[in-house]
Amino acid sequence: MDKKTFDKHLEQLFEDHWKLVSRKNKKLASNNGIYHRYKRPVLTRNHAPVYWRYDLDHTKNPMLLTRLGVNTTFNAGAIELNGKYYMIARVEGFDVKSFFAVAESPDGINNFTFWKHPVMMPVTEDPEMNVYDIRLVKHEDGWIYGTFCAERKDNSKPDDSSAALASCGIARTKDLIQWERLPDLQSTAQQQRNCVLHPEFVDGKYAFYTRPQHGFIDTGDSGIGWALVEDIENPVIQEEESIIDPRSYHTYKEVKNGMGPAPIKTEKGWLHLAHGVRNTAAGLRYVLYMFMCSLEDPSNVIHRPSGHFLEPLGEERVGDVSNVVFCNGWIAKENGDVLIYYASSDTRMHVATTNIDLLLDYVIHTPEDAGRTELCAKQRDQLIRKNLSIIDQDYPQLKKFL
Ligand code: M1P
Repeated sequence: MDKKTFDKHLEQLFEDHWKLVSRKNKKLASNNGIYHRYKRPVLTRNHAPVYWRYDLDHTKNPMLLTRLGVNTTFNAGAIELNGKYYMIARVEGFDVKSFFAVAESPDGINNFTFWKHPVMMPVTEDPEMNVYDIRLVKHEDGWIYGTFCAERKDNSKPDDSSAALASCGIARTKDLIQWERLPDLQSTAQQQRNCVLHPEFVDGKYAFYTRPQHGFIDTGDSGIGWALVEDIENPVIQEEESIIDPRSYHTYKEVKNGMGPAPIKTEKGWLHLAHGVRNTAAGLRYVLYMFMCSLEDPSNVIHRPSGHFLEPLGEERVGDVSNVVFCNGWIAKENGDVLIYYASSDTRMHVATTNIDLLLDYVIHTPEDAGRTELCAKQRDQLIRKNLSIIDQDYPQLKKFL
């Protein structure tokens, strides 16, 4: 390509990128009354700046080819700072290594734009092969913590090229730019993923939601765990984690589950968003579900609405790992609005909007899973009978729809 054509193509690439990040999103009608989805994803691989992917040096890349491709932008932590909204996304290159990158938006819904440089996350003495799925929490000690999965090769199985070990990496920052890496969380479990720091001290200690697991993928007979740590600079769980939210047979979390973002504190309790995994003939299916823990004892689950909260729908169902929704970031605004950032199919990020009142109503008043088919059918039939009598008495005009 001659220099003139190269320059023209290059400008077009920048212009297309600019159009993408400048485009406003569109709120969709809610199909459940609890939250609104949006028409377009808020972060895709095409949001990665052109200068992250191409070599712009005409002498080195005269055909203007992609040199370092970006495959996916997903599983983002989220935080509001000084009136701006940030996601720290898991950006995966074509090289299958993830790194963290900050994307900023003026309102939390539109115009998410990556900062010029990715996060340069410091490593420990044992550098990991991969990092991903950061949870951000403003802790009452004054730091912003990021907890994430740090993945290393399992050297006890040198001949198995997919044998890996997952642990909980911990880093802290004040500005999302400079990060101080702390030692990985230590526990008696062989592996850990989906670990989240509770925002407040509990009994004067740091509290972690964990997921102790035997294998890298297979979590064994585990669930969402809970443990206290005395010193965040030497984060050792002394006792065995207690499982506060176990997986359970014939539910959306039959195979495994994991904590989502750090919980939101409300007057009625701590609101939690987590993911549950079920096995199907089409492979694993990941959905999001909610529960509430008590203010007095944040390890005590006090409300468990039946069924899932958000599932992969339409185009969300297809991607690098299909049939997955995953959330590790949400933001509760001072006015009560809540922005839920969820990834679909390990590929791109979306936002759903709701508010604290709606979430509380959903979590507290949705009945619990009745347990088995006969009881679930009865539970639904009771609702139907009640509603039919309400229609009979108060809404005769609706009878024509029955
Ligand atoms: O591929 C789906 C998800 O699988 C893992 O989550 P979990 O350990 O709960 O199964 C993670 O690798 C996550 O990043 C990924 O989205």
